[in-house]
Amino acid sequence: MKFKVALAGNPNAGKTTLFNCLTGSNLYVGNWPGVTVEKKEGELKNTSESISLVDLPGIYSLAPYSMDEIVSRNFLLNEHPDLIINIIDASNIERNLYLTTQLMELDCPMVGALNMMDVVAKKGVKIDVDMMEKLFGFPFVEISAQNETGIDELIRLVEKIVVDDKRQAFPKIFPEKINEMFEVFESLLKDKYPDVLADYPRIFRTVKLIEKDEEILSKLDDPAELLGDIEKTREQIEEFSKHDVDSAIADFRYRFITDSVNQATRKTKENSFQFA
Ligand code: GDP
Ligand code: K
Ligand code: MG
Repeated sequence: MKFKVALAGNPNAGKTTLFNCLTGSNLYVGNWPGVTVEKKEGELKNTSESISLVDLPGIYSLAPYSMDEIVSRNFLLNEHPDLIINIIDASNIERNLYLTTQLMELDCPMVGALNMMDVVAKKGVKIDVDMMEKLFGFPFVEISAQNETGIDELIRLVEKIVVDDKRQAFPKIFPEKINEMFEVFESLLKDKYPDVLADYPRIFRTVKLIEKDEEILSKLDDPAELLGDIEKTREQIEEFSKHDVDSAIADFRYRFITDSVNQATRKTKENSFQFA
């Protein structure tokens, strides 16, 4: 049995460094089909099962604005990896978790690799990984890819989830009113447009349609009527949030992140000196 794991995270989160720690032999380096974006694939080392690891291009979001984002999200949507390792620069945790909230919409099991913990420790910040798991619905491991700490724990956790195929239940991160609007939109999709993007993860499909994601809309045969229904939901969101839809959705994500990080981190010492 061959399993497939994807490594996803922001640029400079330490993906290449971690990829090299996690893989041993049988490295494959090429390009993603049709584009000059590098694709790297290797075998996860020290596992009893055969697990391949695919390094995705570094991305800040799953929006279709760059080739890197399109390559990453098409891989995640179409190739159905058994698990995503979401590498997070824990010294920039809030910014990095923005992508995490989007990966949580893909219905794929996930492990959070909190990288740069050597830097975080020097800052005197402690992260409560059990609290992170409780809030985000998937487990986290503290690592330093550069110092190769936490790597064995990460590999064991990945192997356990992949082999046991434990489905994870991701929490709803949007405000209750927004969740209700999404649910109304989803039942409308189900009744009126049952064939539209039926293979896509439910919440991903909802959010992307409401954002009028161009690449997603381009997959629709006849978007005119659906666009009318999308517009109604967008107006409700704007009415509720007093912002345009894209900033409202980004803002809701950041509210969930800030609230979670406040609960899951604490500072154990004041900096002895600060630079102005
Ligand atoms: P990528 O862009 O995600 O592939 O990130 P890289 O693996 O190239 O790492 C970006 C930079 O962060 C490099 O200078 C790495 O040496 C450094 N780096 C990666 N992991 C760690 C870590 O755990 N601690 C520290 N201090 N630096 C790291
Ligand atoms: K880099
Ligand atoms: Mg890299």
